[in-house]
Amino acid sequence: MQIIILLHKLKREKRAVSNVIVVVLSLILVVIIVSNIFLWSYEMNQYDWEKMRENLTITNVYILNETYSEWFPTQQEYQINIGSRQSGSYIDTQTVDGTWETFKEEAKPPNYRLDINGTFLVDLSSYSSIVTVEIQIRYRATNVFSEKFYLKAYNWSSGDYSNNGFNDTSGHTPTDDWSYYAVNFTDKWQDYMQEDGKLLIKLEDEGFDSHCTVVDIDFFAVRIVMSGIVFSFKNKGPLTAHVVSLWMVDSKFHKRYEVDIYIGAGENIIYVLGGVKFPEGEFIAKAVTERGNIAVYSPS
Ligand SMILES: [Ca+2]
Ligand SMILES: [Ca+2]
Repeated sequence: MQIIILLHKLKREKRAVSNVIVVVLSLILVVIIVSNIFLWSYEMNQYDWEKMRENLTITNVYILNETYSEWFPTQQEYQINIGSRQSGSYIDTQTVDGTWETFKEEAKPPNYRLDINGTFLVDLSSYSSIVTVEIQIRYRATNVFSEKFYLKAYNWSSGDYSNNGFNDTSGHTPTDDWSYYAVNFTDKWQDYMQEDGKLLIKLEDEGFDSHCTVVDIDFFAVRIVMSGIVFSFKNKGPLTAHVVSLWMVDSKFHKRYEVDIYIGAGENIIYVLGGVKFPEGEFIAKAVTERGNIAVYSPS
């Protein structure tokens, strides 16, 4: 009798223990499932919240046929191949102001000659969509109308100074008052600029004359000419917006451009999309953010 009672008791306790185990395991399972659902919905809510709070607008889109970089003057003294320096220094040629550097022709039988060249370094890191590179000089000379002066650049592919492919190869006649002489490399600019932005540019006289000309240079520099489609963005939201693609849509084409533009909260930025086909007539521009929002602009 006692043995039977003991067996019953043992059985009961065993069942109780296994019940406890089942309950505990179930509880753990429930906790895992609930916490996962909670985390997942929290993440979803966070994502939705961010997507909803994003507030990016395109305030303007326009075509820029021609825009310019800053000027890059030389940062070192000119090399004089023929002639001499009379006064001033290269620093006087860095800005249009009341200071200049003076060079004088040297007798090179049977003519007076001048031949100087400068090294110019363009900072390419900030610029894209290059159309061409322009050289500009502001100078004056004595014995005006006796001869022309020429701007040439070192052609890295042919290995000599030339003006092949320049928009103007006819030279320039200086006057005794300041005047500008500007040329550009057209689409041949890559022949004249090294990949690091280095250019060697020469100013030389025409050659055949008997006057000893004195030349004052007030300004001598190069700049980049660019083109593209300009997007003005305004981020009115509290979060940084990351634009991952831009769309240009007109009656003839529907084109997507991959970009990587970050616009901080409250920031306005201008972005130049270069190397693209300009829309014809009416168009719609769109910007798609990483969070999946789309800003649309149509000029009207
Ligand atoms: Ca001469
Ligand atoms: Ca100057």
